Amino acid sequence: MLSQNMQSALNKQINEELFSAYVYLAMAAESENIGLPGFAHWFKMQYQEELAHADRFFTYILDRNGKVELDALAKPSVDEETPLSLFEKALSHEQHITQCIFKLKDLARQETDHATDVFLEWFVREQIEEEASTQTVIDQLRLVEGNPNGLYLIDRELSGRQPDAE
Ligand code: OFO
Repeated sequence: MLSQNMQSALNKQINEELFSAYVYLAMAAESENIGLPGFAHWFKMQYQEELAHADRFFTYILDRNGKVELDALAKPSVDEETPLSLFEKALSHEQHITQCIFKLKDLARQETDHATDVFLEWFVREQIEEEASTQTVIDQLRLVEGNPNGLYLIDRELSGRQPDAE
């Protein structure tokens, strides 16, 4: 059985994950507007991953006989971006999510809630991967800065992103 405190923290994380999805959806739209369909595809895939993350928390709360409470979503602040600023924002967003996961893990340990502690392991590993893949694109964008051919090639590469194997 989840404590009230843990239940509310997990519900808050559903909102964080859905907000992440919303951020990436806004980034996909912005990429299309800039004329970068490969970027748009990459962000759309990320949007779908975030929906799946929210669903993991949703299912977990219900599996533990808890109550799901859905809150309102904030408006994503994505506007007038450059290819680099999109990925820099994505990285700083992921760093924020990593901190949220670590706080949840701290709470699970404080409460000796072993089930939640184990459940969160998947997210700890996922955050390492998400920060790394976002940082890789930032590094590539910095390398080709001011070179439209380089940007074109990165866009082509991003268009090939496949769904992650779970
Ligand atoms: Fe981007 O990992 Fe969930 O939020």
